[in-house]
Amino acid sequence: MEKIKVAVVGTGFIGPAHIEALRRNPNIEVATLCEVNEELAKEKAALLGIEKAMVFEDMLKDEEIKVVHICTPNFLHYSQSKAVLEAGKHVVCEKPLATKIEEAEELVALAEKTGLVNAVHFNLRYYPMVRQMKTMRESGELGDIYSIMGSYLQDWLFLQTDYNWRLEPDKSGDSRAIADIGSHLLDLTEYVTGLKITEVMADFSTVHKTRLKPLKAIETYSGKSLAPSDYEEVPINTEDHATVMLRFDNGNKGSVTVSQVNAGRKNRLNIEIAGSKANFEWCSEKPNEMWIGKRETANQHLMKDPSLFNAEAGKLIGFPGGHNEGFPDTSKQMFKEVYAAVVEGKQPEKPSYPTFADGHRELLICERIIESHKKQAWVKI
Ligand code: SOE
Repeated sequence: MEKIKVAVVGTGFIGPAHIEALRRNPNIEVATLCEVNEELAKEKAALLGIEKAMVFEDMLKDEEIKVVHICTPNFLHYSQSKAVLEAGKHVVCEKPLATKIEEAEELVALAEKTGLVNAVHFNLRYYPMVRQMKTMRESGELGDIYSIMGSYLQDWLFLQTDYNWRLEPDKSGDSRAIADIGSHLLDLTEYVTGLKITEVMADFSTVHKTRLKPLKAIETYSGKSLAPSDYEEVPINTEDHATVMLRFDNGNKGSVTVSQVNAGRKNRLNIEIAGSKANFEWCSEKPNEMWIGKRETANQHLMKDPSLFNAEAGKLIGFPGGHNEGFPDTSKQMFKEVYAAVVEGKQPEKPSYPTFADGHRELLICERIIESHKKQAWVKI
């Protein structure tokens, strides 16, 4: 079988996750690794068992590379996605798609013009239970949606000494917690419910007004501690915590809370969707199960089991019931869908995977949330 040759750009936390997930799809070869310089690219490629290593600009000239995965810090997503599309290659970009709305708009238009496959790694959509919730809502099992409550809590930035490029607006953009993990929650909210957010009222807090920046690099989630002489104290002006009230296009309301300083919550997205027929609750730290609340009968506890799932959701199940699937499996399942389009050579009319248009949508919501916080007022999307 001729394999599709892929390049991955960036090897922080998520780049290796993309590489592992790509390698679990039989028709894909991760042929090239790109990093900020050739030396680092070669070092990382050797560690990850990838044959070719080079800087981004050199990879673009390689005709054999058909798809590029952009796993670099947020501020590079726009320029690199644009260059990849202009080089005639398909692109999978990490969220957020860009740090400015106009950049995202330009990428959506360019992707549309080229017809190339374009996707944003909203991988949390690919937990089988998330698609099961979506298909159950589509078949009417939830009824009319009364309210939505969501949270996305982490603690990897809990300490004043926890530091990462995401804390630096020139690399991450003007928002951090909302742009970084709120993006997943907001995308998943609209994806599962089918509703559109029409207005937001946001309030941010920066718990650590200064942080101790290490004078040498450490990776996301590494949790490594350094000696006091290894730090410099820097001001922080992006949010550790955000509370956002939401209004939806069905006239009902909701709220989300996003925090990266909640001790003990490692990477916990929780959503509860109250409907006229039932209430759905799902938590990413227990992704193979879902709670279904009822008024007139006993509540239900659905476990991931292909025999109990709708056909569309069942496609995302790779192992029998009871054999838990988790975070790494989401990217494998997403790439299976994306690469079916790559095989066809073009973006489908109605992609089942999250596209640049979804990335733009999420960025628009994020920008309005930032605007609302600054104005301390409701802002329309
Ligand atoms: C850090 O908050 C992070 O790695 C995010 O950037 C990812 O999108 C999320 O899936 C896990 O946490």
